[in-house]
Amino acid sequence: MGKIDPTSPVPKYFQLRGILLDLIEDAELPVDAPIPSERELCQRFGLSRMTVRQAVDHLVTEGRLYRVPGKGTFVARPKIEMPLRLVSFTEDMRARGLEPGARDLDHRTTNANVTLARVFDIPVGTGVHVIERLRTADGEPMAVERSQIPATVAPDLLDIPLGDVSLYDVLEKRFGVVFDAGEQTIEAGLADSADARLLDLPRGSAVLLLQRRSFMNGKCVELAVSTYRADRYQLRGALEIPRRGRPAPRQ
Ligand code: 16G
Repeated sequence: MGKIDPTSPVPKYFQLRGILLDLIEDAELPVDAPIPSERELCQRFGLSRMTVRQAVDHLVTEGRLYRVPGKGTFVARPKIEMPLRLVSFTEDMRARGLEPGARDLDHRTTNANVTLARVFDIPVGTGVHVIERLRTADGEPMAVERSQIPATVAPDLLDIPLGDVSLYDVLEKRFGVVFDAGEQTIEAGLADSADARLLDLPRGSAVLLLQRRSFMNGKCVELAVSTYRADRYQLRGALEIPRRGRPAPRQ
C-alpha cells in the first residue's frame, strides 16, 4: 500500500486520494466494499481528520465512492463509457452484459413547429411522433430519452407497444429505417425535479444532456433529446494529433 510523502509538493489529501484510487483499481477495495473509517485512515497514514475527509469528499464528488448515512462510505461501480457511435441503447447495454429496459412514459403525435419542420425537412404542421421512455440497465434507471420521428417515416409507430422493445429495431424491421449517419451534442446540466424523480437522483444532480440527430440518406429521421445520469456515465474519446505544429520526424 502507498505511503504519504510529507516532503512531496502534492497536497496530502491528494496523495491519499491516489492511494485509495489504487486500492479501488487493484480491486483490493471491490465495488460496494466499505472503505476504512476516517479514524483508521487517520491512524494508518498519520493524517488529520480534515485531510482524510477532504480526500474522501473528492472521491465522492468524482463518483468513485458513495456515502450511506449512518453506515459508512463505499466503493462505487465504475462509470459506463458513453458510446460515441450510432448504436441503440439496447445494443450498447447488451454489449456490456447488462439487461436493457425501457418504460414508456408518454407517446403522442404532434404537429411539427418551425424548428422541427426545419430539422426533418418537412412542412410545418406535419405529424411528428414523440416517444418518451425511461431507459434502464439491469433494472436501474440510466436515462430519460425523448425521441421525435416524422410520422411519414413510421406511420403507425405508436400502435406498437414501445415499452420493453428496441425502437431502432422496430424502425428497421417494420419501417425499413436504417441509420447511416448521426451527430450528437453533449452538455452538462442539472436534473429538473421530474427527471430527478425518474432517474432516482436528488433534484439538481449533475446530468448529461444529449441531443442526437440520426440520418438516413441525408435526411434526419430521429431527433432525440435525452437526459443521462452523470454519476453513471463518462465520456472517452480518441484524441487526434493536429497536423500543424507537429515536430518534424528525426532524420
Ligand atoms: C440511444 C439513442 C436514442 C435512441 C435509442 C434507441 C440518445 C443519446 N441516444 O440511446 O436516440 O432512441 O438509442 O434505443 O438518446 P433502443 O433501440 O434500445 O430503443
